[in-house]
Amino acid sequence: MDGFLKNDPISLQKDILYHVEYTVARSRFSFDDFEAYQALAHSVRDRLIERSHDTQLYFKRKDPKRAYFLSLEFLMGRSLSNSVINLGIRDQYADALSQLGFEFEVLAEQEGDAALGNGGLARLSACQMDSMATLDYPAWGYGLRYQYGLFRQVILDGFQHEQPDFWLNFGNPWETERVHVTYPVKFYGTVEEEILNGQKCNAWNPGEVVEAVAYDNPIPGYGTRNTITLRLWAGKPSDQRDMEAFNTGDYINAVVSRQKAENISSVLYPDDRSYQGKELRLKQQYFFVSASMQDIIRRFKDAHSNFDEFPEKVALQLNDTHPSLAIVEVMRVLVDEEHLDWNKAWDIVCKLFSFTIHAVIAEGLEKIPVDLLGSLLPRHLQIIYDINFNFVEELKKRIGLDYDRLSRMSIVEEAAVKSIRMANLSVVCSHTVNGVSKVHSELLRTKLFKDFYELWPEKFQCKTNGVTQRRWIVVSNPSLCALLSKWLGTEAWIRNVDLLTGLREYAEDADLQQEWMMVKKVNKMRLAEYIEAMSGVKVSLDAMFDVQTKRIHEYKRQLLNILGIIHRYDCIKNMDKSQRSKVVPRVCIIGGKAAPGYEVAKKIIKLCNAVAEKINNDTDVGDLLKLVFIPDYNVSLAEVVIPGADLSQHLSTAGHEASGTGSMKFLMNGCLLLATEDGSTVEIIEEIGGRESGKCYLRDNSLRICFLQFLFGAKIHEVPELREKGPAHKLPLQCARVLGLIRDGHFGFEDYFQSLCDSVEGDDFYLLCSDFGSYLEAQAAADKAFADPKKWTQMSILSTAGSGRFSSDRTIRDYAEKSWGIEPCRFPSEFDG
Ligand code: NBG
Repeated sequence: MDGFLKNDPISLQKDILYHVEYTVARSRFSFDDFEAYQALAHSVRDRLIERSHDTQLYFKRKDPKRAYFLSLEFLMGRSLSNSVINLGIRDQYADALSQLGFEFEVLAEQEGDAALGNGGLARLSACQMDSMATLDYPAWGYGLRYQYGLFRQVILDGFQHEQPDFWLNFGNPWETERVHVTYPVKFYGTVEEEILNGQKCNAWNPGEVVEAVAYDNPIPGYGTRNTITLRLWAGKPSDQRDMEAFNTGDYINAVVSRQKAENISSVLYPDDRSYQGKELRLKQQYFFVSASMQDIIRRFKDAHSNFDEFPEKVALQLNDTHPSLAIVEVMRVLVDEEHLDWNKAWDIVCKLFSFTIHAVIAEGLEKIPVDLLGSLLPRHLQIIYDINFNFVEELKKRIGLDYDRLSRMSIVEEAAVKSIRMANLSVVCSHTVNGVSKVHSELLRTKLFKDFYELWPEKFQCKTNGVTQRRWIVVSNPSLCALLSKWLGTEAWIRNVDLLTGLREYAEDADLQQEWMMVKKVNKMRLAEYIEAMSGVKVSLDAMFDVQTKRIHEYKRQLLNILGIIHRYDCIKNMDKSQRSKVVPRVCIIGGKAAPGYEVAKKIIKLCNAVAEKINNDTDVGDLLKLVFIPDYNVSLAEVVIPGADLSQHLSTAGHEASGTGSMKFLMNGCLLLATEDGSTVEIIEEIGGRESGKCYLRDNSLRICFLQFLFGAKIHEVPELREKGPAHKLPLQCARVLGLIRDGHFGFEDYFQSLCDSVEGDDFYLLCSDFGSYLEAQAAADKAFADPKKWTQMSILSTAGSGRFSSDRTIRDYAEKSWGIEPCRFPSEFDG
């Protein structure tokens, strides 16, 4: 049965009006856009709930092995458009609304972003959830329901300021609070040995108990009735421990301390690379892990009584080290609560976990000071010590008394601050360790986890990241979506993205090229309108829209981009009229947030805005060059920016980007890439640049202009030597001149910017100097290519055509088959004919 709710426009209208009246509590004769959005969202949610019930009942009946995706961050963005598209009822809703006098797009703009994550890792989780649902996998996502998502970035006088994102202010129509799904989570206290049935065991007497309550967010698949769940936990005071305080009369303090429980899940840490040594962060990690494990074990026990079957029914995915306390928690439950023998419990634990790491350098790995862990989770620290003891004993048998290696591999780091190495814990206890691109996986094997790789080569796998074409083409670029379906003669590519390669044969077709250019123009117009509304800067649609949007980091080298823009500006200023007439006009767009405590990144933002101010007001330059900083870059802005880009820049110093997923979204939208050979770019070149349609021109060692991308810069293996040599001998003239302009105050704030210039002229760790020359050459090559619209369009078509390999559908299938051992479990429905 396909459910109670009907999807014809009349029924949809009735539903919307019902929710206006009874859910939003406004008169059905008078409501505004926001109220209409709320009612609309609730009517979509009803349909999601119905499907999610069907899906869960079906899973329950079939009892397949399930995968649980544990992540402390999910960057979901908006839900409305994505949901109705995946449900296949967008047009019906649009019709229903227009008869009520509303426009679907206008209402969709009313929705705020769910920004429960920082950057790449978090958006990847969201893309992967969409693929798990679409591919019918019996999977769940687990995370935290932060009340404050990633901060809002406000630019004042060119500087970044952070404002809290209290995203739940107007309610969240997509979630369902499950008041009956709550679990107690324990903290602090002591561990005592007890004798139970003649057996010694450890009892943890906690000092604090917080209740975790579940909020379910439905994730609908596309072209399937399957709708899976992202379950997010929020903190709530527990009734278990407070009676005493009330009875002793300290009523006020008792209430205040109960309120602290809600703080656990209140705020997302806004640094995307380090969280070391913060008690609240550790509390968040354990809170989410403990609640999730209780929920997963409860579900297992509903149908099974023997824990030997646990690994046959449960796969646990660790998204980076953040959830890795789950390993210890499962051990604790099995040994202390289920009273399994240690070895048996260990056997089970080793079959459960697959671990994906997103970091590149050892300094980025998470360590937790033993003092902190021992005070917050005393029993867990004991268990970690025991795991480590057994591991090191085993290791000694395998490698002998190589103390250097033993101490490198130990889970416990004996340094000035004794700490637990969460990455080592995860590698030891997981059956699979995944890198997120080929290059990154190789780095894991040869550098980061070399010692472990030599011990357990079979554990190490590569799962190159991917992004979902549902969000990044169908939702964000409807005109391209229609064009693709028309030329491929089917919409099947939305579920089977490999079909996009069918476009290759038409890449030179004049009609397709014409339509392709029109689509790009429509998207550029939308972006240009946004830019003008946001900054007052008018940009020309004939210019090349050149975009770099991502978190601001030194290694991502937004500074290199800005130095390049200053160089371009300087060149234009020094040209005569006839030279200027040959310049390919550019609109340079930069966007991204800097972690609040990251001073250098914040300086880079200020520099960008200072340079923009100067250039955009220079009448000599006019439309030849514009620079725009887009404030508060987030998922919904990305949906406007990416389709409107001609060129996108991915400039990380080689060896620093684990994968990069932005590039894949641009690629799907027919953008050409200007990039270093780093992370997944290497595979993009393999897929697109290396094809018969895309010859690779090697001009010299430093510049590799591929047919479809503009590549530049040092390669990974060249980086150490270049660093060793130091910058002094290689400061190119052009770079020196650009730095001189900044130092001399051409853009104001010269004192403030000196340190940025020093970092380039000083040790130049990120190799801006040495890559500057080849960067400019790649830029010149891009200009040249853009001047030939036919050629450029052909390249653009081939980019989209080759983007299928970078779909998260491929990644998730890989995980399901090679790490999780799960199979699709599809609810039979109208989609199956
Ligand atoms: C990021 C890496 C990216 C990678 C994504 C997803 C974090 C902490 N890391 O290179 O920097 O693409 O993870 O794997 O967001």
